[in-house]
Parts: sequence; C-alpha cells; structure tokens
Amino acid sequence: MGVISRGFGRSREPEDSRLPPGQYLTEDFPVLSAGPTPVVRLDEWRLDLIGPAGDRASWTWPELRALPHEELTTDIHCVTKWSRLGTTWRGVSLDTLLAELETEADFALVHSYGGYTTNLPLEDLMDGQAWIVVEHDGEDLPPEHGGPARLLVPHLYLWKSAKWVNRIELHDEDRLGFWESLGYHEYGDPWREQRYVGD
Ligand SMILES: Nc1nc2c(c(=O)[nH]1)N[C@H]1C(S)=C(S)[C@@H](COP(=O)(O)O)O[C@H]1N2
Ligand SMILES: [Mo]
Repeated sequence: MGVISRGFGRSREPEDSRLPPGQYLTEDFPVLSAGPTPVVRLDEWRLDLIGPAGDRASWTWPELRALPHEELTTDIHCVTKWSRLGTTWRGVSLDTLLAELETEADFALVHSYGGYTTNLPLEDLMDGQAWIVVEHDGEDLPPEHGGPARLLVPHLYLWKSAKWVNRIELHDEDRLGFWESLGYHEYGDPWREQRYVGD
C-alpha cells in the first residue's frame, strides 16, 4: 500500500473512496429541474426563515450579501447516480441565518421560487453542513443551477439542495417535499443509498 499524503486534503484521496455506492463520476454539471427556470430579479429577491409560531427573519439580496461568506469545496451526489468531486462554491452558512431565529423545531421545509419544496431535519442544516450559495467555480451561480441563490447540503442527495431558494419553514413535525411525496427517501443519505422510500 502506498502512503496517502494528507498535505492537500481531500483532493489527494483516491477517487473511488469518495464515490458513494451505485454512483459514477462525471466531469459535467448536468441540469436537473422539475420545471422551467424561474426568473428572479435581485431587487425583488427575498429569503424568509419562518418559525413554527410564525416568527420570522428575512433578508433582501443586499442584506444576504452583507453577511459573512465562506468558500467551500465539496463532492456532490445526485440520486440519478452522477457524482462530481471537488466542486467549489461560495455562500452564507445556514448557521449564520439560523442564529437570527430561536426555535425548538426539528424539521425544515425549504421552498423555492417556482414552487419546488424539499424537507430535511433541521439539524442537517446546522453545524457547517449547509449553505445558501451564490457562486459556483468562481462565477455567479448560473440561473439553471439555481441562481441567484440555492441551498447546498452536500452530505445528502442533491435533490435536497433546493435551487432558487426563497423560504425556509421550520416545523415541529416533518412535512414531505416535492420528490419526497413522490416516493423519494425522506432523508436521502447517499452513503446509505437512501434513494427511495424504504431504502
Ligand atoms: N427548485 C428546484 N430545486 C431543485 C430541483 C428542482 O427541480 N427545482 N431539482 C433537484 C434535483 S433532483 C437535483 S439532482 C439538483 C440538480 O441541481 P443542478 O441542476 O444544479 O445539477 O437540484 C435539486 N434542486
Ligand atoms: Mo436529482
């Protein structure tokens, strides 16, 4: 066995060990949308974070962009079996946004411009696991990939990463999103291959 250099982090790890079961590598960035790409004007853009009792925090585009941004490099995995390694993004950590709202809620239902929804446990949006990203590969996020801003939750299948995000509702009980109500797995961990209900 060779010695694994840790000097440059994840990019030196063997690619195979970064590929969840049943996934293949692609260099392209496929576009997967359940409907047309919505046109979102930046002067009308809003992101609302709404607690179970209706308490809310809200950001305009300039307000979001005034928050601290982070660069991140991560692997992404789509349930249709493609994975991309080492994708780079820039955005605002969900921890920064969630700090504005005190809540005991356990679940999030994320809404997009255009009507798409997806659900996940609130704890999966916390502790450096999720971002509202506004750049990909050093460029503004293209509209077809969710621009001006999308959720990115790279540890779950990519359908959880709602493009054109505009509202995050917190609930005490889990409510299914778009694909989840059509038979996709409620949680969607690629490493446990949770593609469909019952996996
Ligand atoms: N608003 C919205 N977000 C969405 C989707 C969608 O149809 N609408 N598709 C999801 C699915 S199934 C995947 S695999 C990824 C695809 O992201 P991409 O088009 O940037 O590759 O977005 C997710 N987020
Ligand atoms: Mo997907």
